[in-house]
Amino acid sequence: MLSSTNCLLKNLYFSFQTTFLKAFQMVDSNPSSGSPEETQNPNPDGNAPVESDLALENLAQKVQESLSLEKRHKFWETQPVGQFKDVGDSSLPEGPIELPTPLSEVKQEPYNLPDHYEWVTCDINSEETCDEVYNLLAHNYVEDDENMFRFNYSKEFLRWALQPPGYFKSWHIGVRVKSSKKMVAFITGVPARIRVRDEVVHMAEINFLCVHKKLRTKRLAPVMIKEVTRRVHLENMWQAAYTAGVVLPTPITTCQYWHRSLNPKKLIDVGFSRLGARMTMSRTIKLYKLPESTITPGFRKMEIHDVPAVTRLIRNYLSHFVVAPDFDENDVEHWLLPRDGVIDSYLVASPETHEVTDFCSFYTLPSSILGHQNYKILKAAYSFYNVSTVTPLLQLMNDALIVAKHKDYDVFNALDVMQNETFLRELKFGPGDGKLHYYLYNYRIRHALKPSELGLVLL
Ligand code: MYA
Repeated sequence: MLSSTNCLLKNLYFSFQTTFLKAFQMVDSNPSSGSPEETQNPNPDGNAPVESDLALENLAQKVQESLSLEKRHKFWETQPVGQFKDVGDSSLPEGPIELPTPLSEVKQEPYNLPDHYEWVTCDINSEETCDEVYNLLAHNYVEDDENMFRFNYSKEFLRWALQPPGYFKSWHIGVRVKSSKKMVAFITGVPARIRVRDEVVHMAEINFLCVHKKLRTKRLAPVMIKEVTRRVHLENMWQAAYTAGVVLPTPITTCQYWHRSLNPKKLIDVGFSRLGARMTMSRTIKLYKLPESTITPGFRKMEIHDVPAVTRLIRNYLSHFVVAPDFDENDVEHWLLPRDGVIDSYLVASPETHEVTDFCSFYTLPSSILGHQNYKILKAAYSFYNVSTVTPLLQLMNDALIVAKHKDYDVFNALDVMQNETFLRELKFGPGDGKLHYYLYNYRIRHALKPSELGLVLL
């Protein structure tokens, strides 16, 4: 077992936010939670107030109590998001918090930036711009708590993540220094149809918010967020989904990353994980060893002609979750068709009938290893969407691990969303030490969700 894993998340930057997170972890820690005996309801109805509500109410109360006025969320308090003070108030209706305004009333010109900075709409297909974005993120994006690792999204990944069907170039927003043209901040949105219970909502998925390390804590982030909001409004969309490692008002759910060592020696060498008590390196290597080839008959890479069958499979599966994307065939082709070094997808087709019965996928997100002599890059696979109807999910995911090991990934990560809890422990994933919070902008959910009620994975 991993005795400790450094979970590289969209992480903490403020000490007071650390306090929130700790408060949350305290109220959230249930000694029996996640034990192998405990099985999650895979098809939750999402209506009854549950543990996660109580945890969130506790969190909200603690946050309110612990903050002096000046430490409150000066920006987030002004935004149409669930506020901590409203947690537990079931008289508030679910759905949009603010109604759309007429498009003619949406501010037509960009928000003001501090002197010396200018907005730029990024053409991610331009090699030069993509290089600039890549470099900004590679040096300034999310790090783990101990600054040992930093996400290193590849250029091909960024192009994939930012150009789904119907994307808007105007939602790929950079900030440059006027004089030198150096890119110093970035934020993006992409359109998505996300179903919340019975309602399919046209939203923006916001990601890659990044401010250069030298420009931090100058309140540039709120300007970036307001500008992307304005540009989303201009396309007549009024809701958004996003994730962060920091606690903001107010998560719809809080998830945990789990890590499955594929290359335990390297993970231990670079400080990602530690040798367990009473474990030797050779016993650890043996513990995580996987078979040479996949086990399930009919397990193969997804191909373009599989798009209709995979779409049917995935739509049916995602309909069981409270919040999930509403994928059509174009979305499935974009998000799930394999791309080298970006997204891997496999399915099980019955050797007799060729019917597609099961599906699994993972995306590639390496991290830079900061300041290590021998290793520069940690190659990580992240579980994306998985569906099992005939092959047990455990067996399907074991095959996914075998493929990932074959492709030389060091670690396979998965959130405790959807039905993932049913395989994590048994397949020797260990819990990470960070949390990932999910948020909706301008859409209220009455009760916080359990991670297993969430059918959405953001990149
Ligand atoms: S999450 C990934 C975020 N990026 C990183 O963690 C990379 C490394 N860190 C940085 O680059 C900076 O620290 C960032 C903050 C840019 C994060 N989400 O400018 P400031 C609030 C939302 O002085 P800085 C991702 O990409 C903070 O609470 N808000 O701070 C999803 C405070 O507000 P308040 C955040 O450290 C992004 C204010 O910013 C986050 O220099 C979703 C301080 O600003 C965060 N991760 O810069 C964005 N971190 O006083 C929201 C801090 O109120 C989208 N803050 O507490 C909302 C939907 C918009 C579209 C709506 C359409 C309808």
